[in-house]
Amino acid sequence: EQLGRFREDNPSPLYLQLQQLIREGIGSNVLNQGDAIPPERDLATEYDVSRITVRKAIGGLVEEGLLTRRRGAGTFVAGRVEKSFSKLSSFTEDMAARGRKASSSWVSRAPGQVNPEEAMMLGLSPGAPVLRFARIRYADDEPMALEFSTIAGYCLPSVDAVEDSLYSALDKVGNRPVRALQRLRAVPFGAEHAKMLGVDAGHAGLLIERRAFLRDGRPAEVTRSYYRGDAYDFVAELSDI
Ligand code: 16G
Repeated sequence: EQLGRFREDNPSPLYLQLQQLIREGIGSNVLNQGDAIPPERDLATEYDVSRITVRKAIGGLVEEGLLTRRRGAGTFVAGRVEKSFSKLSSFTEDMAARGRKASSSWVSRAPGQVNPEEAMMLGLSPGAPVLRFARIRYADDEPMALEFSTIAGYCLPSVDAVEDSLYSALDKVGNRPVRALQRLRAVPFGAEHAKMLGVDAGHAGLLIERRAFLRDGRPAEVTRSYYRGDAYDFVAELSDI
């Protein structure tokens, strides 16, 4: 099987189109975890584009974590899910970028009042209204993470505003966060969480706590995400310019 072809009269830049074909290839299992991406010059010949275009396409997917480079060996479809630690993205977007379908099952969702800990973390006044969401997140039906989110009440009209993606619901009402602080910690899964994720108790997990803020600086979310340690790599590009 082969990667798809460029669609005629597609106006978007060629490197983006090539990225899309590679994403589709991964999504449809033409390319699988660990598979090598054809060499730059082969792709350039096959798609009749410059090597610069190919390099740009592949470089972008490496940065996203969908592909990974191994020195001297080539470029491969990343095994575990690699997630950028510098991009403010949602679970749904992270999965879509990998050609995987995100879904959730609800554990609970309810309006409430901020508790003292959340109030501290978000800088909300005592008693401020919030919405709470707990859910299991799946990639193509494989459980990946547990998420417990508390959203400031002024961000969403009600808990029912969220169908599958919290960030798309926030976006719809103009309240998508633009800035966040994250903290990461290793945690062994307790029996209850392990069961929800289909792993053994004591399995290695990554707890990521995100505090996210709106453009005007008001707090929007505090979310605790428990990711399966065997399924995720968090990657960050560091610079010292
Ligand atoms: C990610 C975020 C989480 C956010 C969620 C929204 C991390 C560590 N956490 O899981 O804070 O609430 O995405 O995803 O990345 P959604 O729009 O798919 O519901």
